[in-house]
Amino acid sequence: MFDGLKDKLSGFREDVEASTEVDEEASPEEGAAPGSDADASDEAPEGGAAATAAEADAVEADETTSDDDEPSTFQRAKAFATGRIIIEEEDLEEPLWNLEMALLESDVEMSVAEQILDSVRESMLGESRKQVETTGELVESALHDALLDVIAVGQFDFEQRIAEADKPVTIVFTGVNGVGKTTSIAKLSEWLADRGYSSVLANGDTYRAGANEQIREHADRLGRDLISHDQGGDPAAVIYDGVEYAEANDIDVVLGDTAGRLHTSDDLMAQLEKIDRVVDPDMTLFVDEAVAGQDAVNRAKEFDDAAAIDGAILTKADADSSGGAAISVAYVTGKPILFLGTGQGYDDITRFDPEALVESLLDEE
Ligand SMILES: Nc1nc2c(ncn2[C@@H]2O[C@H](COP(=O)(O)OP(=O)(O)O)[C@@H](O)[C@H]2O)c(=O)[nH]1
Ligand SMILES: [Mg+2]
Repeated sequence: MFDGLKDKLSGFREDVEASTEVDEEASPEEGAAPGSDADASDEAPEGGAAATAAEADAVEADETTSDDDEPSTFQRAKAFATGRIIIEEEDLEEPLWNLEMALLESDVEMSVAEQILDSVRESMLGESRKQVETTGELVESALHDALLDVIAVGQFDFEQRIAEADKPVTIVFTGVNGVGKTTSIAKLSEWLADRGYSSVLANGDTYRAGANEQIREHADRLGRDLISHDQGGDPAAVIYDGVEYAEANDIDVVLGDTAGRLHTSDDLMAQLEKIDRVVDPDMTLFVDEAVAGQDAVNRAKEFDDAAAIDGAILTKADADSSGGAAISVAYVTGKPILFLGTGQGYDDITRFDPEALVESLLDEE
């Protein structure tokens, strides 16, 4: 998942390591290199081609072994001797620039990328560097903390919230057409059933032809009840009926679908506000697809403005996506990503775990 971003993050680690190593080796080598070059060219005519080739091989072999061991031992020794890692502001300039470009290319929102950069810069140049042994470790922990800070914004325990809320708990799903709202409702209904909660589906998508049939198919397959009205009906009324049905039948959770609103359609956004007013849902979950990147981030903001969201579900995380939406949505809206959709099956939904995501992004392989 999010392989492109993962590669770019490890590029930052390499950049910083390279720029700090060059600095450390620059002074001794600058002095030695011209002298040894001159020696080699003096000796070449006498030793003959074969000897020179052998010497070159030997030098190469030496360099290979020293490349493996020396820099980190050397760095560590130097770090212990001076009590700090040798990272200066100018060492970070280029790597941070590259990191910013990498984040933006991966569809990370601008303000989120800036927050990550500030946080990385601060922890790499700050006091904490004194406790860290190697540049690699320093980069790793700086990136880890910077990413986790933006990704984990607003996290809460969804299951606990369901457990503690008065029943029925009403959850309304918003988002544009085709991102996976209806599928996510079916998946969540199953997720809730696995944890002992009953649910009823209410089809507030009265706009699109075929919407009733589609959600009916899921309801039948899962053995859930479905509340629906004819196409063109009032979505708020359908979900309201769903709540009454749940109250009368002792059902724990109402899962209310809505039409795939274009965030640019004022009329449809007004309907969302009406649902909010009439039904007063316990939770509104915004659904979008991870593959939508920056578009998903922008839509999250706009839907949150129309009908305040409590959290988000990012679908299609199984498809190849940049990771920008997963990193940006929570920071930009202040509301957490709660679930990831990871396929088309009913079981293909997992709780979003910021720490696990950060670890997988920084995992070196
Ligand atoms: N690969 C993948 N496909 C998904 C996922 N979630 C939904 N889909 C597919 O996306 C398409 C649109 O889903 P639907 O629930 O109808 O979207 P809606 O218009 O927002 O209700 C369907 O073909 C779903 O099977 C997911 O997590 N992964
Ligand atoms: Mg739908």
